[in-house]
Amino acid sequence: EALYGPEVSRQLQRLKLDLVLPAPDDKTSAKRLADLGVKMEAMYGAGEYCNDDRCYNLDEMTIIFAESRDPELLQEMWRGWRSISPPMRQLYEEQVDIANAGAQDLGFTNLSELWRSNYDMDPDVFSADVDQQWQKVKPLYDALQCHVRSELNEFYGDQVVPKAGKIPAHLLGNMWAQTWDNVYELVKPENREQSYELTQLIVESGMSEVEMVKTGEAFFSSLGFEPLPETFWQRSQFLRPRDRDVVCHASAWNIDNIDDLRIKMCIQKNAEDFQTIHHELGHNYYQRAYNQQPFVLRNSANDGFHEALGDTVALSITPSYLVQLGLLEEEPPVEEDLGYLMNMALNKIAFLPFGLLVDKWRWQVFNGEITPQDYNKGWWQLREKYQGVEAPAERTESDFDPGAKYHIPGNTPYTRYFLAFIQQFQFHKALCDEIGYQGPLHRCSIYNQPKAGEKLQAMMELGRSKPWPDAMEAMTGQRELDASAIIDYFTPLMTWLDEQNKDRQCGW
Ligand code: X8Z
Ligand code: ZN
Repeated sequence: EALYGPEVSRQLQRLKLDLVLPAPDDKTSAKRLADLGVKMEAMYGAGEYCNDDRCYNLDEMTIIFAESRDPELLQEMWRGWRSISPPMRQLYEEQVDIANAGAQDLGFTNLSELWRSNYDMDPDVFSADVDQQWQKVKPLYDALQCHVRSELNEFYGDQVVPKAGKIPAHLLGNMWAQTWDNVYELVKPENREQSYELTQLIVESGMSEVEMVKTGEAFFSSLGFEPLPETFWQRSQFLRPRDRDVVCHASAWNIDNIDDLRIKMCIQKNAEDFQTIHHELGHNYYQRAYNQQPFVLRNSANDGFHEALGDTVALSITPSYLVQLGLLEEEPPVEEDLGYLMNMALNKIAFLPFGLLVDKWRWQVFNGEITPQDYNKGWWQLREKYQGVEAPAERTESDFDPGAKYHIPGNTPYTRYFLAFIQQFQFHKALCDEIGYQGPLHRCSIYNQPKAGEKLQAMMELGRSKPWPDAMEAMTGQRELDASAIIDYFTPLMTWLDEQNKDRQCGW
C-alpha cells in the first residue's frame, strides 16, 4: 500500500529531477562539487582578454563582434576570449566525474539520463523527439546558412569566406555564432530592407537602461499583469558594477520564491538587450504566477517553458508596437516585411542548431562517448555538423572552447533554449488566435490584449503541478510541441531564400 498519494509522489520526484549537478552521498565529494562550480563560474565572470594595448571584457568584445567587419580584429577577439577557458578543463572533468557518481546514487545511469528525464517522458524518447524537431526546422536553417555564406563570401572574398563549406565562426556578429542578426546589413534583401533599426531607435530616444526595463514592464502590464514590486527596482542589477567582477550573463531571480523578483544584467542600449530584458522579465512574471503552488512545484511546466515566456512576449515587438510606443513614426509598408523577417531569422533560425548542440556535447561527455582527451574535438565536430561553421584558427586539446560559453561553467542545461525557440512561435500563434488576430503571424502583436494575458496566466499559474502537455494545452489547446508555427512564420522568407539560393551550391 502506498504511503502517499500521487501529489506527494510527484513532489518527491521533482526534488530528484530538479538537481542539475547532484552530489554523491558523501560530504567530501559534495563540498568539492560545490567548490568546482563556484570556481568555474568565477573564472567566467572575471574573464577578459588583454593584448599589448589594453584589456577587453565580454561586453566590449560583444560590441566589437556586433560592429566590426575587420576579420583580423575579430579573429583576435575570438581567440582572445577563448583564453579564459583552458584553466577550466581539469575542473570540468572532475565535476563531470563527481556529478555522474551523484546521478548514479539517485538511480540514473549517468548525468545525461538525469538531465533528459526532466520532461515527463522516457529520456530516450525525449532526445529522439528533439532530433525530430530539428529535422523539421533544418531546411530553414540550411537555406539561411547558404544565403549568409554567399553574401559573406561576396563581402569578404574567397580568402576569408569560402564559397562552399562552412562559415568561419568569427564573422557572424556573435562571439559564439549563436545568433546572426548583427550581420543583417551584409545579408539583407536588397530594396526590401527594413527602414528602421531598433538599436538606433533606442539610442535616439534617449531612453536609459532602467527605462528600457520600465518599457518591458509596461508591456506585461498591458496584458493585465501586476506591476513589479518596488524591491525589484531597488535590488536588481541593471549595469556592470565598476568595482568588482560579476557574471554579466543575463539572469532572473526569485529570491524568496514569492515576490522578491530581480534581474541581473549589464544592459547595453541596443535591440538585443531590449529583447533580453523581456526574456528575463518573462522569467520573473512566470515565477510570480506559480507562487501559490506547493514549494517544489514552483517551477515552469518544463525548463523550455520558462525560457519561452519572455521571448513569446518579445515576438510582439513589431513595427506597429514600436509606433504605439512612439519609437517609430509610422508603420512601414508591407514590402519591408522581408527585411524584418530576415532580421528575425538571423536571430531565431540561426540559433536552433546551436541550441541543440550544446547539450549534445554535454550528454556525450556525461555518458562517456566524448572522453576528456577529446573534449574540444567533440565540440567542434558538433559545431561543424549542426551549425556548418568552423573555427577560424587551429584548435587543439589544449583549448577548452565549450568553457568559453557561459552555460558550461555555469552548468545551465541548454536544450531548454532549443525547445523555447520553437515553442515561442507556437505560443505566439495561440495568443494571436486568442485575440482574433487575422493576418501574417509576424505582424501580430499582443500588446494591450488582456485576453492574451489571461491565457498566459492560465498556463503559468500551473507551475510544475501537472505534466507539461497539460500546461501546453491550457494555453494552446495542443498537447505537443509543434514546429509548424515557426515554419509558417518564416514561409515568406523561405520562398525568397529558395529563390536566392537556386543557383548556389548549398550544404556543407
Ligand atoms: O542564457 C540565456 C538567457 C538567460 S536565461 C539570457 N539565453 C541563451 C544564451 O544567451 O545563450 C537566451 C537565449 C539563449
Ligand atoms: Zn532565460
